[in-house]
Amino acid sequence: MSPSRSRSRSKELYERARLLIPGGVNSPVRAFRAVGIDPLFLASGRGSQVTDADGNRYIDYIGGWGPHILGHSHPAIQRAIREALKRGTSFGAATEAEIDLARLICDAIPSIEKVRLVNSGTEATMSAVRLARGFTGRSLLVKFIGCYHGHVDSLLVKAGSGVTTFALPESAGVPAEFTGLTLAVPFNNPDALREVFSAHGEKIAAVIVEPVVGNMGCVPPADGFLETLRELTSRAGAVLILDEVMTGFRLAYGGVQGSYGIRPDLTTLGKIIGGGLPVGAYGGRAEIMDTVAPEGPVYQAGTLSGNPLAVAAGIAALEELRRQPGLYAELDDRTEALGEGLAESARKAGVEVCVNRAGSMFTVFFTPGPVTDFDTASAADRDAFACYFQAMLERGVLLPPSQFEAAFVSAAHTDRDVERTLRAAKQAFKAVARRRKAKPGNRAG
Ligand code: KE4
Repeated sequence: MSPSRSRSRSKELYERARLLIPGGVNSPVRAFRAVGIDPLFLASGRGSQVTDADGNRYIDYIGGWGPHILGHSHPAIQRAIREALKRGTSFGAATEAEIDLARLICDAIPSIEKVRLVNSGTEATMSAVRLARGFTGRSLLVKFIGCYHGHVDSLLVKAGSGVTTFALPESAGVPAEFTGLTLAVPFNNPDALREVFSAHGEKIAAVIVEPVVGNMGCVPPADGFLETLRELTSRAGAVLILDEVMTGFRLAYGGVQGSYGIRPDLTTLGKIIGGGLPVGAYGGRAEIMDTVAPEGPVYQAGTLSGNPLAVAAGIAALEELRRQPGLYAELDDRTEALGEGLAESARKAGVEVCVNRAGSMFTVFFTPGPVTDFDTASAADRDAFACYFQAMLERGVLLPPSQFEAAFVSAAHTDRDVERTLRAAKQAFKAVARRRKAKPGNRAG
């Protein structure tokens, strides 16, 4: 086994950060709490690799949580940012480049006839929900248990006692009144969906869903599920919002909606469309989008929306993806090979896992599976995942630090990266097996 990597600089930075920043991080998952070690502080990234503050290099599968489908520090994106920077950073006025990014998005996703740029995925989903309520004049919202749409009050909910009972706050600071208009139903459960619509249909303003879930770990939709959702929302006059913040331009050039033949009313985007800089977007049917201020009565605004540097990075990213149509098939093939290799390696070590994959997103669940919703995902052994994560980290592979996240393969990942990852995984699964022998009862599920 490779000598243990020093992480003393990360530790020193973490101690300093905690004095000034809650948990020492600017987003909770970065604290590595779910994997039982202090967080890494990263210093740089290039291609498929990142380097931490101690100079340790890793094959990176966090990918910035999705934006870096082309790999870190892509030359075309860096060049675009440098060129835009020469002209200033932001003006608080419209710029031509915002039209160019809007054009790229609308050309790539036919259901988006008009689009508004914002600064994050959360802003996109928050705005899309407000817009759906303003357009329909209705109040109720339906989301799926285990799906995450950013830290929007009305979406930070956990299921009520039954599928037709209203959701409960999942975070402190969210009053019950705010979640009393949200219904949370199990993903991939068409019967529960039908029950909600038969009980509340004409009062439902919108349903929001990750068409391929990344936020309970990777969970694709069951055959026919999205079609049922489209049929029920159309019949009830409810707005269907596909949250493609993660899947947008990740699984195909455009939305994953095209692959499933679903035409939503609104789509939310983020991550890849900013090329690693802060960009979110929401868009869809023109008659709905024309309800947004200043065109209509639904208010939404943002000082840095359409920021020239972020827009330049997003344009460069999408133009690079459009220039390489074969890239998605290559990503599929490489991620399939990786997923199959991981499953085989776990089997040989006697560790039961379920590997879910969609395009270049994947998750190794430490449970036999199948994993089709939040309940089956929650059966996964978190302790085993933490052991696997740490063993992979020691061997130069950085995974998302949570069992309930998707890992991402980029166009910069090579076959050699896959080989090295599988070599590390062989030892990591053995470490999990040894840990289980040592602590047989320890299967936190
Ligand atoms: P942001 O506000 O973090 O840009 O986007 C929120 C969001 C909305 N919709 C989907 C489908 C998302 O995946 C996200 C954010 N994704 C997480 C990763 N699971 C961001 C990582 C983090 O919270 O630090």
